[in-house]
Amino acid sequence: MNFTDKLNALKKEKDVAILAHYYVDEEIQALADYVGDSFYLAQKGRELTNKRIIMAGVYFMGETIKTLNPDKKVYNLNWLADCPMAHMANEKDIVDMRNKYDDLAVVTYVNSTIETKALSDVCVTSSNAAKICKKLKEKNIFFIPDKNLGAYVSEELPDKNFIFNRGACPRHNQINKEDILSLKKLHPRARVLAHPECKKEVLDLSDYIGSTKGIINEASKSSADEFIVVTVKAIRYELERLNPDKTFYFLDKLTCLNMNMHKKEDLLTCMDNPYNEVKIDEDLRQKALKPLERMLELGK
Ligand code: CIZ
Ligand code: SF4
Repeated sequence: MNFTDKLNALKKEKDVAILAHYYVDEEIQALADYVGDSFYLAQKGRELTNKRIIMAGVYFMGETIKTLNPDKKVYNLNWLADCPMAHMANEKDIVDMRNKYDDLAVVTYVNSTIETKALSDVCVTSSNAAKICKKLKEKNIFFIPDKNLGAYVSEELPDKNFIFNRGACPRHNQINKEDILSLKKLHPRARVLAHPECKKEVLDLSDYIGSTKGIINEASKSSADEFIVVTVKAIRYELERLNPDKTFYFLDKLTCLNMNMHKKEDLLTCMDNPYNEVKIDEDLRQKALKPLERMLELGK
């Protein structure tokens, strides 16, 4: 049996669906049943009737799917693939901030630990953060952990008082305006599409700012045929699949070391390694479920 036949047999035997993020290797995206951003994958996880789900992404994504689907077995393709930014929000900071402000909403980017989510009022992703913050009645918003995404959202909502912490994606945050200017010099006709995890100096040079899904939609509907894409390079697979006649340029250094840890061979064995199965304490799960469900509701 070749690899694909083995995988199909295993999927049938174990009743498993494979979910992959746009940032994983293209070989894995091609083998997945559903590919998308973390918001889409969280919604998809809820609709699926399969007994088991394999998540090819970073740790918090498997954890989110398990939180929303306690009756399914959820496996991270590689449990060591984690998002460093998820650990940049501090539970003590949340408690201190709640003591400081009466009228406060703690808004937590899904790139966070389940412990942080459990202390939050609502979760957001880059595709729904502005929409959700706008709907909150509180004036003060403690936006964690991504200060770049938070600053971007705050510009759209001048009536709110945003408070940030120190977190940022180490990959997007390393990109400087000079990186963009030199690519623009090489490709002067290209439109610049950037992810809001980038710094303001990068966003200020961009023609469009949005989540991975937003970038894909924008490139697909645009009449332009050349784009400089400022997010993790692996998104190239979906951009080129949907737009074979358009040209995309990337920054070579914009890879995600954690998303790159997955190997397609692990699809056959990940369910045998007990560390890959996501297990969550029920009390903690209940607490984290509330802000996640509120996100699904307000993000509609
Ligand atoms: O929410 C996600 O999936 C991430 C990490 C990025 C994006 O913009 O989709
Ligand atoms: Fe985390 Fe950045 Fe990798 Fe996204 S690209 S998973 S935010 S380290």
